[in-house]
Amino acid sequence: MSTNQLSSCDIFCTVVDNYGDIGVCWRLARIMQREHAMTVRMWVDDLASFSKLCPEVEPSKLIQQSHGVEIRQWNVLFGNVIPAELVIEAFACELPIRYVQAMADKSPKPVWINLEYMSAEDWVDGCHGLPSPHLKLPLVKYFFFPGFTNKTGGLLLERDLLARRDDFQADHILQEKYWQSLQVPQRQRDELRVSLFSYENPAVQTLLKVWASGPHPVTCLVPEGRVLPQVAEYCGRERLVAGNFVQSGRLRVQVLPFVEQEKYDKLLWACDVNFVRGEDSCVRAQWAGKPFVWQIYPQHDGVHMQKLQALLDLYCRGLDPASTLGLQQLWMVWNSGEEGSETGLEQVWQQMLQNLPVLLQHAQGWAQQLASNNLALNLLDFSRKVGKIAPFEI
Ligand code: TRH
Repeated sequence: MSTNQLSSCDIFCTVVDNYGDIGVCWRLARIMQREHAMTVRMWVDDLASFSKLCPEVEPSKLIQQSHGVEIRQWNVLFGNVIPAELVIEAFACELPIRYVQAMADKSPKPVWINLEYMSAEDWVDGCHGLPSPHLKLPLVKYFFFPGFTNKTGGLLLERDLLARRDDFQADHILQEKYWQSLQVPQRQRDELRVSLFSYENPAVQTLLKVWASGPHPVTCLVPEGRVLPQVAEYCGRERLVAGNFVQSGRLRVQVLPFVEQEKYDKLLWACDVNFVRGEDSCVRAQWAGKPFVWQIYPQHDGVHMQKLQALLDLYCRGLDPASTLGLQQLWMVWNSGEEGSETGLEQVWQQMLQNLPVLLQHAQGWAQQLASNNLALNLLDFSRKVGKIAPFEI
């Protein structure tokens, strides 16, 4: 690049399954537009999934605007398009051949980034930022890894997120209004409020049983999604839909609609413990500064368990041994793919409850510590650097 400023950005996203890929891309697009004054265009192959995160998006429209971002339906037939200065291929989704050729024809060449999945594993430090020259064209693609150390790309964080979170968490009236907007009743005394965003999980029914017979009232808020049939079975219902609630012993299960990302953030901020899954909600739970339990996206070869352990190891640094052990055990049961025994899970959960004040403090410190490693800023710095030294620049 001849200039130090990047003013336009194309983000390509395929929706493999679930909402993680589009969730990350949508967040990144808005940050680039809002905080870095870039002209942002998103190319998305599944606008119906996108509209769940952003109801404003109309699945049938080929071109539309939302939140200052241009959203394009990414079709098989890809027309002639002038590439942006910064091109982000999310999660190796493979750009259209025609577009790649247009990148090669452009002068100066766009900076081409492959945005990878986040991981806390050691190898990420060594792979972040590596170049991959194109086999035939004068283009270089760079691997950009979100992560937790300063040698990685950091994590997506909106500039004002932690301040907004703090304001919300300090304001009981705001929280009350939030619960009302979801038709969730006021907190009872001693109640524990838990959000449960999860894949199918054999341990879910055992955990619900433990909560139903536990010492505190528990409100479990379940966003509509893949775990609902199992929750419905526990509740003795054929199916559950948003708005339904069931009381079982000391447990109240309430199903929430799938809401916009900002509203989901507030759920994480307002609950005492959050069960999250995949990638993006895991990161958001960390920004919430609340104790959380992560269900990692399962891979067939089982390598996800290493990834899970890597985050646990990093996250638990500086945490006392008892709280570490409790958290480790709960994360492992939750990801074991097994039902877990009621007594076993009860013990693990009791431990979690006992350690809750310590875990809360730890979670707040953790979020603060991560906040200086901002993905969008890192991405722009990196892009400016590699843009200047692009080996094929004339
Ligand atoms: O939906 P996911 O399971 O996505 C997964 C993972 O990202 C996984 O790593 C990836 O490989 C796979 O997709 C293809 O979980 P994730 O990543 O937490 O994404 C959910 C998104 O949905 C996130 O942006 C938060 C958002 N969300 C809402 O906006 N509203 C809601 O009500 C809920 C529950 C979630």
